[in-house]
Amino acid sequence: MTTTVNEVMDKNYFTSKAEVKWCPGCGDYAIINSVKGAMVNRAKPRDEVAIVSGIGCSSRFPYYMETYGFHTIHGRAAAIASGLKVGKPDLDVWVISGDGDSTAIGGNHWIHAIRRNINLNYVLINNKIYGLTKGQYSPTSEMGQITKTTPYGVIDYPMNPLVTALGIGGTFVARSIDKDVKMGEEICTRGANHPGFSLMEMYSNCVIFNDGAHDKITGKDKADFTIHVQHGKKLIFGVENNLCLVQDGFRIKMAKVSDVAESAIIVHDETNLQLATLLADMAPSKGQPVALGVIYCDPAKKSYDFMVHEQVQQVIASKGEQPLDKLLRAGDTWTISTTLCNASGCKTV
Ligand SMILES: Cc1ncc(C[n+]2csc(CCOP(=O)(O)OP(=O)(O)O)c2C)c(N)n1
Ligand code: SF4
Repeated sequence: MTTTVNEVMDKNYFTSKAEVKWCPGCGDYAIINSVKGAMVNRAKPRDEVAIVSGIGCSSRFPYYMETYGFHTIHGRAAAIASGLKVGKPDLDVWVISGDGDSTAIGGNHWIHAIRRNINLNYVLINNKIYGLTKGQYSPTSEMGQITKTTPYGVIDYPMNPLVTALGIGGTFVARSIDKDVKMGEEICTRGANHPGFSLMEMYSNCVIFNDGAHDKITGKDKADFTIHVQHGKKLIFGVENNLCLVQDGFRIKMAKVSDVAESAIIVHDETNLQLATLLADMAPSKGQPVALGVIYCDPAKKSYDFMVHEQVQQVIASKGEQPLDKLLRAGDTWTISTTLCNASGCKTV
């Protein structure tokens, strides 16, 4: 799979010949389109790109992309991708994972990859349900949601992946939705160019097991329930651009643009962690719009993979290259012996 100079690097360039097995209408089709767009913008040839996934409908992603790919085991994509990125730092390593795969069985690996700030492009496809295994609720399912495993409604407080990421030192946090391919492409492009862990949460509609989960933020009044946050721009939204966000002590609250001084309207600062945490936490269930776009970005923090190689170079500079055998035999060593006995006596081996 090598790139020839004559090939045009467009979305088709990253499309494999595999038959796509997602249900017709699944939001994942739009999301793969956004990711391909970001890869075109990133302009890395396909043999310098690897996609690692866990298990789930969304995790079938690597089959559909003409890049290197690894469909791993449930919840372990972050761990495997971390090893790959440290071993092959020049590769663009993407992780594609569902909400169940990332936040339930894979929660531990996902959290520590964020905390370490490994330079992975992590697309968390959030359909708020387990799709592949036919509709069990997940850690991101809404309180009260009826699913196959919660026939009387979810009684479990949902987790917000972006707030979690910000709370553990995440350096790039963004959100988009399947229906807006352009915004998906925009946040994935920013995320791919970010020199650390980038978390792109993409809301996806599972037409079979959770159809309409995102209707409020994709329907005709969507402008009242979403706000596209852009660095340096005032946080104004609404079908008639008549709503805004203003500071309320340590919180933010919604107001009518006509009711507040222009200077009171918050200007988005994607480097402000406190503001990002408040924005990421907003939800229609709290009477607030969902924040979409790049919510937080801190490119200054060094990535784990960068620091590993930096440390290796420092040690080589001070001690010179050492043979592995010498390292293995360094320090204390033990000889293990055991005494075997039978009818004719004992011997130590
Ligand atoms: C160790 C293990 N436990 C459970 C499963 C069953 N399983 C496969 S996918 C999945 C959940 C997938 O849900 P999600 O990550 O939200 O992805 P979606 O299918 O919705 O895209 C589960 C529980 C498994 N494959 N392996
Ligand atoms: S079950 Fe849901 S998530 Fe899975 S392919 Fe079908 S629509 Fe998509």
